[in-house]
Amino acid sequence: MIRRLYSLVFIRDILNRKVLLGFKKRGFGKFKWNGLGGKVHSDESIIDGARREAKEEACVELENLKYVGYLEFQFEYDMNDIMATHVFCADEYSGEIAETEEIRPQWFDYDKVPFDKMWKDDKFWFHYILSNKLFKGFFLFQSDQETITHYELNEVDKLE
Ligand code: 6U4
Repeated sequence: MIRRLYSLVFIRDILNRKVLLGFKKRGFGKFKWNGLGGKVHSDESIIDGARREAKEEACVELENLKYVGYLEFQFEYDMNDIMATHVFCADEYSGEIAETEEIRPQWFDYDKVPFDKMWKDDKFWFHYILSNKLFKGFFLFQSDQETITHYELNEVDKLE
């Protein structure tokens, strides 16, 4: 089994109860709204990978990232591969949020998160993002990338 490392970052505006999502214009998860993030490179830490992706995808610089969740995604078309996704939140940023070739960023009210246009697992764990809880999960998808065959999800006290 190969576990490939990925980052996934949600920027929150706590005061106004908004979360920043990015509309993916190309590649894996194309035409879905999601956090910022992507593959962690072999020469960087996971948190540095998260910072790099936020900058590359939406032009924002993040200092204080909080590690909030660990999710494993597996797809039936390749059962040897697991996307080991480390989820972070950031409550401040610098720079001006901007659209890039890969991502169109947009703020969403906490109660208007577009779950019908996101990965199907997101509606299971997104409340943890909005309520500051730590979580761990596993989701197995059919090859269509739309149907969840099996999942496990838990709130946890700490993440290693
Ligand atoms: P390229 O296009 O090779 O530069 P890169 O931006 O490095 O890609 P990408 O976009 O393939 O990586 O990373 C996938 C992103 O999608 C990661 O942030 C993890 C996230 N992701 C994958 N499956 C997901 C799922 N089921 N639910 C979810 N996020 C998922 O919420």
